Amino acid sequence: PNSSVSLAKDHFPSDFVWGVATSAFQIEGAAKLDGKGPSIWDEFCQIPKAISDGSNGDVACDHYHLLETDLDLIEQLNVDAYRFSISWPRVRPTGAGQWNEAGLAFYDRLFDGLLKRGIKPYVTLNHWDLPAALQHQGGWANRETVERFVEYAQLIHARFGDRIASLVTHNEPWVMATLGNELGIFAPGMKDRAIAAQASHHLLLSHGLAVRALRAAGAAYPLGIALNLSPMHAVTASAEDHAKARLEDGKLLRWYMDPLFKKSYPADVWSHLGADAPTVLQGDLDLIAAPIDFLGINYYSRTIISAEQPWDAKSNGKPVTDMGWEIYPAGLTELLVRIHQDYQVPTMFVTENGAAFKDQLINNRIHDLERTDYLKQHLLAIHAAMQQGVNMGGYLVWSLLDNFEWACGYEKRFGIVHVDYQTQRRTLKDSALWYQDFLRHSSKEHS
Ligand code: PNW
Repeated sequence: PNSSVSLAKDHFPSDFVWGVATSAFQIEGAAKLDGKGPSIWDEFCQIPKAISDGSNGDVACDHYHLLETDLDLIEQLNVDAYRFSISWPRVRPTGAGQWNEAGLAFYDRLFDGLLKRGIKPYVTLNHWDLPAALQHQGGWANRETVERFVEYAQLIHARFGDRIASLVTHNEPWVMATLGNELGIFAPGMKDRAIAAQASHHLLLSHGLAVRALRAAGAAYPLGIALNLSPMHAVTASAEDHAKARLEDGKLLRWYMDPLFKKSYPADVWSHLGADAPTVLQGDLDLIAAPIDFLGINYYSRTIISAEQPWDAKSNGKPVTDMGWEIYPAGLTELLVRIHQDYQVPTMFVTENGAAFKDQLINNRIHDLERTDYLKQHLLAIHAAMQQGVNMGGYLVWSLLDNFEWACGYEKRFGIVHVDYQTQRRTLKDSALWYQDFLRHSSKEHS
């Protein structure tokens, strides 16, 4: 751990945005309340063994009922922005037809509560919780879902556009397509590479069409998308390991970045897919590449690739988090510099970065030095990229709260605030106290 390296807020530009992030399904609970429809994650949680602790999102952090408490918590942290997602099935229970006023009213309170406290609302439209009814019609592999998503984006703009500070269309399309539809370890639990490839294309297309629709509706706030990215490092210098790493980079990064910024799918991945490559209609690639204002990057770790072993083969002996993910801040610098060089990207934001550790609550304190170090190291990595000319707009910690960590249930804790799920009591971990203190010293006050 290298907590002694000098790091201060005023090493970053004064308009750099500092925040914390969550997503609806992971914190809200109230899964069946006030007219909310089921999402694919509500259904996935009912499959035996799908979630390692057998849990679900019915209560989660009960954020739906503890909104005011959580807003006060966010305010205490001295952040500029709060990144959250809107639950599509809460505001439109079947993804089509009727809108749900009670669900919309919850987000009214959230937007207004943030603005009252001087915190910028950073919205994500789709953080994986697709209305289950749309999945029953084929989900993201069905081109009609694209139209439904655009309608949803338009409604959110009409209702909240005067209060949105920034908007992400999709969070991590790779995760939805690959983990959800090809590997089946996330909702909707499908194991079909062709369906996954088609879903990825429709996610990209719906992003581009939503961006176009929001601009047409007069959206004055920045629009972007958030990708989970990870440098792919070959385990040895062998040609085989190298080729595999290049292909995995194609599947994770170039499959999304090329259509978004170069109007094409990478040829190597396309031919690797063979008959499973998606149907792409004339004009789709132009639509996907609608200009955006920022690129969001969710960064957790690098990936070490071996031609022989499965790609999640662990980095033996290297420091890892409770997810088994290697702590590798240099990978963030590498990624940001590489994207800056390879693509004409607008400003980038780190829309998620954080770590799960086994925390211990002792006398109401959690001395999560490892998490604090993780955050500091990654901020230094961002700073290093900026010194190489990369334009960065902000940094959002994943996550505000311990929460439902998808297939891991409540067993993995990413929060800088501890949640006691028995009592729903929140306790600021030392990492939150550090962030709060770090953000207290504004560069404006110092100059
Ligand atoms: C992201 N992977 O998920 C999500 O945006 C968050 O909702 C989540 O809680 C967080 O990271 C921590 O997991 C990912 O296996 C999940 O490559 C898995 C992967 C990547 C991102």
